[in-house]
Amino acid sequence: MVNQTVPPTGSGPAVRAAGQTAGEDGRLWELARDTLDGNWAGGHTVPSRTLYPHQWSWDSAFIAIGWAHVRPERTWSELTSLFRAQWRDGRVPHIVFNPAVSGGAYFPGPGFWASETVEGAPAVATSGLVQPPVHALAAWHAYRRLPSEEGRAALRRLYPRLVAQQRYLATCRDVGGAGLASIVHPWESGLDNSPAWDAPMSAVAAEAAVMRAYRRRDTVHADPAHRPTDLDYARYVTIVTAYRAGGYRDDDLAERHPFLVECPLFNAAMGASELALAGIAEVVGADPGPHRERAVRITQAVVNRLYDPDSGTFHPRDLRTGRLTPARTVLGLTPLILPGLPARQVEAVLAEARSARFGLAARMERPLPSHDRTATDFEALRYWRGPSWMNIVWLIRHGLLVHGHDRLAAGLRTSMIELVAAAGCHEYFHPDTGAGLGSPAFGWTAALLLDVLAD
Ligand code: 2M8
Repeated sequence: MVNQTVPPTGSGPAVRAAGQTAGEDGRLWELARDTLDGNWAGGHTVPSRTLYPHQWSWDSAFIAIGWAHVRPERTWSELTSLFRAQWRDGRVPHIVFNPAVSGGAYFPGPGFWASETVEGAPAVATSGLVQPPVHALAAWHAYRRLPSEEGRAALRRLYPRLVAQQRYLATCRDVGGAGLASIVHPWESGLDNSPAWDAPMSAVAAEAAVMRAYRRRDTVHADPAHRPTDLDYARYVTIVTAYRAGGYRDDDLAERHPFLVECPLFNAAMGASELALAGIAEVVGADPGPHRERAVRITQAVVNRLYDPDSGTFHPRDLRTGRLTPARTVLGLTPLILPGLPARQVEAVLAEARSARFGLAARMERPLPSHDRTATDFEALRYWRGPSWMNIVWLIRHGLLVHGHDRLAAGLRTSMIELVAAAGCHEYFHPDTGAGLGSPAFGWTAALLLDVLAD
């Protein structure tokens, strides 16, 4: 294999402002590349060798962006291997199980999901859920970083699959009938344990004792105090069991499914991916028009359904109650990735982001948290309930750039670089001290660091 690593040619202004040197940039570049290399499993990259030993859907999208900077051919292997596991209905499973890894290495493993019993599932074992559709966005971003004939050929192969992914979400998952996709499990949000899900999760009837029948693996590798509780897991298992019992079908979900939510990030990703598909369509000789139209409609629906003028931010809508969930989490800021977001909402979200709740600034005093740091249920150590995550920071930085807020975007870039410089490529970071938390040597942290270093 030819080593195609190209170190960044110079440190950007934000890096210099942080007092770092081009040498420090080079060290971080190598750390990130080596982390990705260490997680490469031949054809795809694991998020973490310990906690997450299979292929995860949105992790692979972010990781594909990082590979574009160091081993571009792996960008396309990463996405191709994921989409090879796409179901016939278009869904892209949130986990693709590696048959070479023991079934007991992760809970819930392939035996729990039983995808092989479902008509239309692929030959390889997968979960039956999805994750935020950031894949077209990632494919387009990676391609524009390094346009090549190999990239064009990969886009031609991926385009119909990306379109099918979006079509599945826009049709089968439009449970609310307003043009937004519903998630059927907190795991589909990617922010599994966010306080955003506390209200809808509390309505899921389950007892912690459900977990006596299972063996959690996450608490073997991570501090149990940082992970979801057994009661959370009992509810996670209960929701999957209900979905699995219906063969993972999506008809009549409103009548029978215990968790149905329209998430701002998930739907903003779906809208931004339509715009990315418009770009990809132009490259592969397809019609970009319908993608642009869909992006406009999704943006309008996100504003109409998920923006709360009283709080001045976006919230998930719980379809079981019809109400917006009350927590002010970082999910509320993510519609910034929609270029067509009206100026009024952009201003409101910026005010929310700059408030003491999130502390966004051109010079960040602390990392961007995943939850309102002034809230009573803010937890600095428990995953998705406070800590800072690189993929979310990357998305919000991307949104700030989309809307021309370059100085604030530079603040996030510096913050990302400083976090890894001090703590390494951890899964997430303490929102006050920046200490590394969760799994060390984490895939998307390394990948997205490469992307911001390359700017
Ligand atoms: C976390 O989720 C998995 C379940 O999918 C878990 O906790 O076991 C989340 O952080 C999710 O966003 C991420 O994709 C996954 C793998 O990194 O881990």
